[in-house]
Amino acid sequence: MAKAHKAAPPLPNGLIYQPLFLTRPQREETLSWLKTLHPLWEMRFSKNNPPPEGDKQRRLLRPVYWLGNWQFACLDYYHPPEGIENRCVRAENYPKFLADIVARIEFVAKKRLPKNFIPENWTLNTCLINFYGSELIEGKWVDNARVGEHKDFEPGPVGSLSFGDRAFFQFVEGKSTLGKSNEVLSLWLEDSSLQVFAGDKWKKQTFHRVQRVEDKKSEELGPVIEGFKTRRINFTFRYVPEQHIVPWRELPAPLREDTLPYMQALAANSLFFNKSI
Ligand SMILES: O=C(O)CCC(=O)C(=O)O
Repeated sequence: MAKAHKAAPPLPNGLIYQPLFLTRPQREETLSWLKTLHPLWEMRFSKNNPPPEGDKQRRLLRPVYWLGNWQFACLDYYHPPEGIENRCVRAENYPKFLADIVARIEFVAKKRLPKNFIPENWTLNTCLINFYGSELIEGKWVDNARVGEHKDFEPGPVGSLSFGDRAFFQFVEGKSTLGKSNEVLSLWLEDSSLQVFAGDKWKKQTFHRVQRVEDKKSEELGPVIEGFKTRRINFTFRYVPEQHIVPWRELPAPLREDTLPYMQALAANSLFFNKSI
């Protein structure tokens, strides 16, 4: 007798998970386009934004690329209500095929989420592309495919697309005095899937993190990055109100100084960034 597949239990309010959200041609087109990118390895801090006491300068665990606006780590990311100015630097628009996918994500979110989870003017105009994999450190491949617990502070639903090896994704409650976080909900994010999370429970009351990424497929993903092997790529789409996105030239001088090397690296491969500096 054929084994009956158990249906996955429904997800709580504010969460959507759709495996195989992308068609094969959409997946192939996205993967080909990803190979043309030149992601940046950013440092967390800078000359004018040095590490606070008890913290130290470090490189992010993974290379990243942003679309719509670039939130440089050393500008401390978009963090309303107080951290909204000079955090989001105008970046390249979505290529057409991606804009079409984003329109579908917005449609799904608006259709399936409670109306009050969606702020006025909400549109997924910002995208962070994370490259997860292993880094060559002193001759050894070190698995850095994870991201620690954090919140995405952009208002409204976040949409997330995954490519490559699947990731173990968790929502957790903040660290207790014993330094441990309580798991609230875990799910595997698979290749070509869409995840949406929205509402106070998933955006404000819990943190999220990627605990690990499987190492199964041996598919070569993304562009060649020296000393790095990518095995998962994730897009997180977010909303930043238009009035909080600034052209790079309008940043205050110290912030331009801190981000100029990144802008120059981007400009070397992009007409948009070339014209922006
Ligand atoms: O890779 C993922 O699935 C999550 C990425 C993430 O948490 C983020 O970009 O804020």
